[in-house]
Amino acid sequence: MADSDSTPGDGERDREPDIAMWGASGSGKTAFLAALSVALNKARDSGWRLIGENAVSRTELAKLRNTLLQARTFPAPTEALTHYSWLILGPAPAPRRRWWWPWATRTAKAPKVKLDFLDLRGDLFAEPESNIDKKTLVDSLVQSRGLIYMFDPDREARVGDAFKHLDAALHEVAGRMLTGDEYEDGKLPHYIAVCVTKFDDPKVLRTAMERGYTERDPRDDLRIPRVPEDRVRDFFRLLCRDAQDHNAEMIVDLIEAFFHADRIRYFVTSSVGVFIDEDHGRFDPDDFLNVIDNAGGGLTIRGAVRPLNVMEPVIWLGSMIRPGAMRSRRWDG
Ligand SMILES: Nc1nc2c(ncn2[C@@H]2O[C@H](COP(=O)(O)OP(=O)(O)OP(=O)(O)O)[C@@H](O)[C@H]2O)c(=O)[nH]1
Ligand SMILES: [Mg+2]
Repeated sequence: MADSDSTPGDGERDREPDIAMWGASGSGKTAFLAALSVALNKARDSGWRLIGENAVSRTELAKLRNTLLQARTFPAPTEALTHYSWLILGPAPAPRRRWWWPWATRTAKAPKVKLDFLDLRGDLFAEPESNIDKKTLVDSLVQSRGLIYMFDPDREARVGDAFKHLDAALHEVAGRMLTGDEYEDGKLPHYIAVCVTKFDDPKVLRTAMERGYTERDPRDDLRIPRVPEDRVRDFFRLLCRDAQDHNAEMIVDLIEAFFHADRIRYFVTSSVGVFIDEDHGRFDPDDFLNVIDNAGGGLTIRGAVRPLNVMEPVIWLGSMIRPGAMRSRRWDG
């Protein structure tokens, strides 16, 4: 996805990102970005929209969305560092009248959150030596105030390198931020959304269901199982315990050692969501696979794309790092 926005040294890259994202290779970062625009589009009734701030970002946004919705597959693995400048625009509150001047109305401002995402290939921290992309990633983690950390339970069960990546990244960031006097409490200042990705994957969803971590929301017509907010951290811990690498168990401790407890939030996400048979009309525990192998050796998204918990972490981060911008609506995810 190389483009003029992503070439080293251009002006875009010098801007501070509000939200930076990282996670191991193949953990679902680019798919998450693609799903973000679908998710916000689906939530159109709520009035929230995602728009590209410049022509390149708009083109990339459309490209990512079309990959999921038209090509019905996943974006290709990221090769070149790509910079997306997006804006989330919320609904403008109703015009207000001032009691002392009732004949004039004051137009209230629509909430607006700037999302500057750097999308990089996830294997950067697998490489011991420093390189320009790795430096750019660490710079973006240092400069942003909202972080999205992607944890792929399936990869962790097979490859088991999340701890190594996280540990390496956090130590680099801490080395840059915590050695001076600015953050005397010894914690990083960021808000962090820890996202367990690919919840739709049977290995993940079945684990959640079988171990009693899910419940159905009676207000959800599709009855899709969800992990309630207060159990997500425990579910994340469980996935870490089940991982290939025994160090993974320490991931939660590592995160909690580096960030303030009240600035960490765990989410269980899926970029494509589960398959729902239109005739059946609700979640079927025996038939929810939404990603299937195609004849060409790739993957096809079988049914509708219904992202789960994709806009929630972003809106949460937006409301935490720019509280004023989100004042007109409460978004707790
Ligand atoms: N079932 C399922 N699979 C997913 C989901 N998101 C991503 N995947 C799978 O994971 C693969 C990698 O996803 P990407 O979004 O490219 O991951 P990435 O973190 O951007 O990877 P790099 O760019 O290589 O670092 C995809 O090609 C899909 O096969 C999801 O929500 N559900
Ligand atoms: Mg990618």
